[in-house]
Amino acid sequence: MFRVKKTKIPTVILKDFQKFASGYTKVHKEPDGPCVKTEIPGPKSKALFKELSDIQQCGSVNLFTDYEKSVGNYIADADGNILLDTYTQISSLPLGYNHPELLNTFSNDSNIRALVNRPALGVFPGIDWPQKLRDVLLSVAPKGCNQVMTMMCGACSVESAFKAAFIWYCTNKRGGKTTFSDEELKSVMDNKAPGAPKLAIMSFKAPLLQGAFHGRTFGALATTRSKPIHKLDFPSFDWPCAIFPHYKYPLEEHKRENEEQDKKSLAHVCELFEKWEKKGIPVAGVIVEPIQSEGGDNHASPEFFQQLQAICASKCAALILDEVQTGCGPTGKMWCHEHFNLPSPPDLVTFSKKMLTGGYYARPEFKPPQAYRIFNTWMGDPSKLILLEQVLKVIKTEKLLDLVQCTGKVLKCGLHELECEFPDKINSVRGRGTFLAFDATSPEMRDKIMGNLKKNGVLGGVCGTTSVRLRPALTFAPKHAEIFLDILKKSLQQIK
Ligand code: PSZ
Repeated sequence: MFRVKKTKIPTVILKDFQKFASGYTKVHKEPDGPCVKTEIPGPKSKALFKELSDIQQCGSVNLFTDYEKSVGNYIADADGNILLDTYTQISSLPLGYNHPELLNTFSNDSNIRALVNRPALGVFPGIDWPQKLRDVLLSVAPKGCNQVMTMMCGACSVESAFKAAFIWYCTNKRGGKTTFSDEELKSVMDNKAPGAPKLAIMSFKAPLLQGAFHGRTFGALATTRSKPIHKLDFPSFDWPCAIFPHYKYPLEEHKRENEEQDKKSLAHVCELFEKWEKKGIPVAGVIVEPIQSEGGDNHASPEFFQQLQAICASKCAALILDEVQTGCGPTGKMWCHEHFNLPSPPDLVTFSKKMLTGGYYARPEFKPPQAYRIFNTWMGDPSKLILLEQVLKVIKTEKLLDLVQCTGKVLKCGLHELECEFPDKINSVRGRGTFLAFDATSPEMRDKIMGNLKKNGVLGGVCGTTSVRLRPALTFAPKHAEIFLDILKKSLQQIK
């Protein structure tokens, strides 16, 4: 059977981190490990669930959280249980709970004013706003993307990126002309062409698996291909959906088959471009996650993304990378697409989650020629940028991207050992940095693993139909990884 050699973690990184790790633990007063006192959900959680369900549909609630008692990588629930959090609010908590640098953020007047006087950013930006955008968001912009728009959440970032792509596409079709015909101005008010043109955004599904997730607003939802329940009863667009590569693991042992998967997917992309052109609904853009996340942590190679970019360029369509879940460091680089060595910058890159504010970066040609076209009342929130500024500072000063790489190696190596020890229960360990996943051998097996993890003190996340995913904070250290691996092992052993 395939055995994985233990990955050697560069001692420089380990040493460097261990120094900082002890200081970090002191500041945070993180517990030494999880502590489960009641069944989960316990009596207090059950009462809260009942209270909330009288007011709203709350079947999605996972855990009533005590945000006062949660600290660092540990989440506390209403019943006083403390769990190691490997899911971090659906991957949206960059530094764990109650990080001191963030708690201190609003202790000065000017930051409190930013919190209290929430501006309509598109029309009344504060006098410090251009500088803030440059200092914070542009300081980590993907190379070549010098434009940035802020938005409220992931879905509206995606939605707005689609609009930027359509505006760019139509302006190009008009030969750069920035005025509209009378017919366009009239027809658009009836939602008809040519003002409201027939155009499409292509997205990806995965064969036999769930596919892309780009959000739940109407445009974004039309490209979301994960679960039917997200889409049922909502009118949608006739937009094409290409098959995403479906890799076998370990990658080194399935090179040829996986390359075939890339080819098949790219051929399908080309075919759909042609097909939709013929239908009279040309594809103006392609949206893709660098790692298809909700759909099951489905990966594709750097070559796949390079070729996808070339195809989009040849069809004069925009390539939109959705980094809402992969962005801000969890793969060991600020942006996951930095792993792909793309020959030119992506056209648009959406972000949210760990970035604390939604938004997108874009190449300069994606700046709309007219004002008010990508716009809403708040367009983000300056107070979120103030928090993000602190987050980015901590990432830099505490070398958190190095830490992610280092912890990722410990985790991946441990997961490989477990998949060798329990081949009847888990397989297909994959991922970059701490953005890792593995598959259970069936959905029922996954339920058992998740149940045992929780009982044993780990809050985990799932994706796809059989995958377990890791989405810890960027502060998740080797010592947390070891606790996680021990508990996972125990949880697997408990399944008879
Ligand atoms: O069930 C849900 O609504 C979930 S569970 C995880 C997400 C949403 N992720 C959000 C997401 C994403 O992962 C990617 C790649 N793109 C866009 C989104 C949408 O972000 P939000 O949820 O902020 O609208």
